[in-house]
Amino acid sequence: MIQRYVYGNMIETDTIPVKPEAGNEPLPGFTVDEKEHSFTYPLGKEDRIYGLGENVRGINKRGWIYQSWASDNPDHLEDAVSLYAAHNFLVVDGEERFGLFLDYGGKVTYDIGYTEMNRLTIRVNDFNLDVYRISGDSVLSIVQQFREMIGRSYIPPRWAFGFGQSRWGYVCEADVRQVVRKHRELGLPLDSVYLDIDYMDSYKDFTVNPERFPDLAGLASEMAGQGVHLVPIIDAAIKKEEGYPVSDEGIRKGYFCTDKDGKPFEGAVWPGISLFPDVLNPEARKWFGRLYKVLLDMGIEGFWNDMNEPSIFYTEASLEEIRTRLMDTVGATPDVNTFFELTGIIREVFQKDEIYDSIYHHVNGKRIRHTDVHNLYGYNMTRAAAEAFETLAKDRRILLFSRSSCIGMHRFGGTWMGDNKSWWSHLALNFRMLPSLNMCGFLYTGADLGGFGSDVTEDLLMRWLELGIFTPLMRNHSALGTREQEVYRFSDLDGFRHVLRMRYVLLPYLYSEYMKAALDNKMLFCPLAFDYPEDRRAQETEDQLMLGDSLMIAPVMQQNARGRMVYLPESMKLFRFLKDGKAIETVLGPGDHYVECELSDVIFFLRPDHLIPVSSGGNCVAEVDFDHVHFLTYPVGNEACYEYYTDDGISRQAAGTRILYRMDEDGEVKALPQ
Ligand code: MIG
Repeated sequence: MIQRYVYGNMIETDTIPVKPEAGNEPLPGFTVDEKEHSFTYPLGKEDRIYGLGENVRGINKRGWIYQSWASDNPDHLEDAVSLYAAHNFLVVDGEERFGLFLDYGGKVTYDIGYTEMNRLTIRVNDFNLDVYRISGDSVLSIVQQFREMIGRSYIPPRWAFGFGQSRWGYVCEADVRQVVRKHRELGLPLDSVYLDIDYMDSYKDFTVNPERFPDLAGLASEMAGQGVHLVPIIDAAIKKEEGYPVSDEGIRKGYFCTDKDGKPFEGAVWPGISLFPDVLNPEARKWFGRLYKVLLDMGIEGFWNDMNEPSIFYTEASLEEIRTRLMDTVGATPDVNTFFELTGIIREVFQKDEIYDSIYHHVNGKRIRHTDVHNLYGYNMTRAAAEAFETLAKDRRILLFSRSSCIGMHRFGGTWMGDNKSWWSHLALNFRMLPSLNMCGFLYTGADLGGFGSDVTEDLLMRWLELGIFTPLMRNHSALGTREQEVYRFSDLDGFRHVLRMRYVLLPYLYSEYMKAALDNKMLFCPLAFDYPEDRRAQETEDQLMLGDSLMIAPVMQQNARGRMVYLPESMKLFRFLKDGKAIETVLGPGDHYVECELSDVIFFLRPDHLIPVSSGGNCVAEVDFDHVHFLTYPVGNEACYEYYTDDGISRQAAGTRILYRMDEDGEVKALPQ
């Protein structure tokens, strides 16, 4: 059951395709304070709070304060309150059980037992919003109803489930060729190579550097011949430059965001002083989306949208403020306070909210303050591209994912988890983000495997890939200046090859489960608490996840560990795949187990009377045989079925077939006639 509550007059977000009628009753359980712009709910001792998408801390979000305010925050520390996304959906699970969604584009604060341990306070910047309360008899049913309401999640082409190699710093065609050559020579599977801002001409979107990438179309087709897709980045900001058609045309047509005087707003990002496409304006959105055509025409079939919080390094005014404040310290008697003030000035001014206060959008004849719709920017940039692809690439799916997002964007693209670091704690953090993102509709997601910032170690990369083989987006990405982290830079090539190959072995299951999750509005990664709601230990387990119908994953996320403790809520079969080709199957009873997992081992768990369709692998997705699968099984004496979804992996309709495989009491598996 979904109930809608209206407060004031919201600015349309286009998040919910068909809105339910609003009632007049008060929001049950909450104290609503219109003056304080707040909603307060007393938390029971046992209440758990799930959701809020991409955020720091646990799967159970209780005990911290979070803010929906899309931020280019490269420090994903435990005390961060916002990252790139703003996902306003949570579920309270305890004495009462319900979901809450705030349809709102401005800043929201969720004080979840921070100020007072037993109080949830949600505060919005401006009291014009719709709130949806969803009730149901399980968390899963609440999530499913919510997902049905917000519309079907994005479906990428099947090749986007292959392994992708990326780095900020592939600066020329030769760098790309080297990655592909190394992978192919060494038998390391690969489906895509990502192009970071280095491919552009002076960081200008929709241009290609003529010296370093003289023939991108040629390179794309050469790579296609090797089963590899090139995936270029697109940044939100457009370099302001006379003679650059995107800048000129956008100014002429009024397609950029404006400042308080109505002139195009200027802020600096990678290209220097830049303009910001007013993607909330339907006409400008259409225009911006069509610009991707120039790359589609070169044979490009995938994009990642970056810097679309939007990230703004500085403006003329903020630079001036820094200068003046620095000047003010000249001549002052130097003391410790001046020193700390000096070191703080730049940090305070960088990306501060005041910059956003000075930006305006123009939507259907109305002028809108950016601050009131800030969280919708990345969503609409990605929507611009996706809507354009509906006509530019009518017959096929295009890979598209974005750094910033809010709910609604899940229909148009996926999201990656942004600038994590090569830290063990971030491996665990990114793991915990998976179910929260799924709740908010984001199924196509993954982290920068190996970590983006700071230097990776071989064991961290291996362990991260052992998680990455399960995440829909499986991409190794790292920052300029960090240690090179392509798998072939390290010594245990057999180990890396084995781990990457396991991804392709598991693909029939992973793709089938992804598609069913998208088409049926279901979770792909599920906390144990959702599947075993009565089990106290399951409720507290945050380092294991259910993946689809049959699987549980429990990757090793601790350095120097050769195994880990795993909690089984029911009996399961442990599969342990070794790099020498051996596969060990062990049936384990419910409870705690120490499970061995050497550095390059791939482990996972299969539920009783469940099946996992697998292939014999391939060097790229196109080589995987999705039509002749075999099964990993754990029969315990009952008849069991697996619904296997398969399609051509590329058409938009995603009208595939669902084949029912039945396992009899003895573990024999047969397809049922359709
Ligand atoms: O300010 O394009 O999150 O993946 O490599 C950094 C360079 C800009 C941030 C993205 C990252 C990308 C990087 N970008």
